[in-house]
Amino acid sequence: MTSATLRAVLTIELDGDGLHELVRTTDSDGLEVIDRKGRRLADLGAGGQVAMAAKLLDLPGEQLLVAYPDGTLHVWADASAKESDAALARYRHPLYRANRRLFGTGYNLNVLGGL
Ligand SMILES: [Ca+2]
Repeated sequence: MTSATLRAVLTIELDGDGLHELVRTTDSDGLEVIDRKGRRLADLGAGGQVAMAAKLLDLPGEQLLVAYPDGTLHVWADASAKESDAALARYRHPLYRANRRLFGTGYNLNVLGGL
């Protein structure tokens, strides 16, 4: 029998190419973004908790709002993001738009990532 570490994983579409990236915790309490093949795309530092993962700002792609233990909030975005037709269609989807209006409930982190 082997043991495995349970990690929090969320989906996010940071670069707008229509394929989701993954945000997960690391063994050392870090937060990182990986692509669908497991390649690390970004190190978001230690101790962060994702508060929102969706299209938050008028920038290409989706963004992450991360809260850190010292009380700081960071919005992470891909500066080179470009929105594909698939990404634009996703943002126009009625369920996506409805869930963006419900940010305060917290449950929609996974719902938005699944569209
Ligand atoms: Ca992507």
